Amino acid sequence: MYLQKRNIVLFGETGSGKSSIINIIAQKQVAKTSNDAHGCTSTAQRYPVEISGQQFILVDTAGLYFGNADTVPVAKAEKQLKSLLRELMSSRPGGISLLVYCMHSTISPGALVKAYNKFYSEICQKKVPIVIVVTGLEKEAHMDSWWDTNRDKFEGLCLADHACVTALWEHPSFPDRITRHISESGDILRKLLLNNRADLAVDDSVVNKRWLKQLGGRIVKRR
Ligand SMILES: Nc1nc2c(ncn2[C@@H]2O[C@H](COP(=O)(O)OP(=O)(O)OP(=O)(O)O)[C@@H](O)[C@H]2O)c(=O)[nH]1
Ligand SMILES: [Mg+2]
Repeated sequence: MYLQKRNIVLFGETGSGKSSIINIIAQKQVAKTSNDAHGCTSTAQRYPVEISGQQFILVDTAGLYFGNADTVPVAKAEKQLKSLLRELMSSRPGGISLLVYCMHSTISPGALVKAYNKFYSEICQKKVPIVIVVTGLEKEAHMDSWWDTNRDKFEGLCLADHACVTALWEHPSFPDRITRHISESGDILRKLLLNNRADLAVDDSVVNKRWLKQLGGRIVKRR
């Protein structure tokens, strides 16, 4: 018997916090982060993580920056992301369980709309759920209030869910409120993945269905 690890792809603009989010979810600094304007993650990297006993592969990707779309690294990042998504979409068993679009709270959501059209609608043909993670909210009294103020900017997009977080790594010099937000963010992000990942991907020819029922998972037949 085996259960397929779910692929979760994180994408978004350079410096939006994709690699930091992976570290927060994994509770370990596995992915390299930096505020280098030219981008830190240059090729897709896969990080296996376990959340509540479930196995995931978090796929970190090179940053996109639509504001300067003619530059070579951006074209390269887009091309890489397209072929990664196509490859994962057609892998059987496997596929993509969830797309996570990451954006910084101070950046206009214009890039999200472009990324949504290009990668979610065109490449993934809206077959994979997409959620949005907004970073940089450590100074807010209530991180989720960002969404209440900005939700109208996302009208018309078919988002499965959202999370408002800080992806800062903890440091002893941080005040208590920020430390609390960092810890909350880990819980929020792990719940976001568990609640929104596509149905359990299994090879049902070898899985004991009674056992699956106990797990509460639903069976999706992969062709
Ligand atoms: N203040 C603050 N800084 C953050 C947050 N998330 C990430 N950072 C910082 O922003 C910088 C960029 O973060 P990364 O995680 O490397 O961003 P990325 O999206 O992976 O960037 P690329 O790999 O270049 O595309 C790092 O210095 C992080 O420490 C956040 O929520 N708040
Ligand atoms: Mg990165």
